[in-house]
Amino acid sequence: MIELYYWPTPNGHKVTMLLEEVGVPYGIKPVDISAGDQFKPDFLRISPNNRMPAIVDHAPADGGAPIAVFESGAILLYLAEKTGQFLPADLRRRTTVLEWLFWQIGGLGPMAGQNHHFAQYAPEKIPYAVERYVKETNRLYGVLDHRLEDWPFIAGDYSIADMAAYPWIVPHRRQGQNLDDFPNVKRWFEAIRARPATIRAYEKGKPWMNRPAVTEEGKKILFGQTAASVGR
Ligand SMILES: N[C@@H](CCC(=O)N[C@@H](CS)C(=O)NCC(=O)O)C(=O)O
Repeated sequence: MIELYYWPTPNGHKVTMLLEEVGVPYGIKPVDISAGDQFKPDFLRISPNNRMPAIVDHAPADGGAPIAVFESGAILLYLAEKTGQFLPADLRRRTTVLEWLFWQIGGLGPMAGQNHHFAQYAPEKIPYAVERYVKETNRLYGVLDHRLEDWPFIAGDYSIADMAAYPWIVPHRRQGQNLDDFPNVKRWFEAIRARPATIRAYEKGKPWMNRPAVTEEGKKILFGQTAASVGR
């Protein structure tokens, strides 16, 4: 049984997409990031960066004590290795999956995240910041479109690299992007959206999606954090 610490945001959806694909039993522990659940001591022991998603695997492959994993890329990698799915064993294909997984973790995710922040959440609209991140998101969509010219999925077969990127393309409109400008991304996006596991994964988030992932109250918790927030 996998315990999944989750909230229905792009980083949360990545993990439910993989768990639904592989069919490993899991239970969701909601982490309401607008209510400050990410600062609860029990959660910080699992995820010291006060971010979800995180998992606890109660039946690790070595038969030992439960293993906790934070950071969505590390979680995808851990679960792909545990199940032997969506990460090829072949050296070259595996390296490609990892390159694009890290591309999402270090590029698409943070840049689109800043795009969301300055375009939607910042109390004042700073045109330079909005334009900077809309443009950088646009560049990254261009990189992905180019990659998908010759491949059905990012690394050939459907893999954890696609599951990492897809949830960050879902909000393309609010990122100021038009999928018609990126025909290969559009084709890839539609193919992933239609997968039964993707549909099930997004359904999982529904019980908590009756209000914005970031509420007005939540902004105070989310956007003023310092070392003091984690007790330093
Ligand atoms: N690099 C992290 C990012 C995770 C992340 O930013 N999670 C956000 C929600 S999408 C969160 O938990 N925010 C809580 C907070 O900022 O305190 C990952 O990929 O897991």
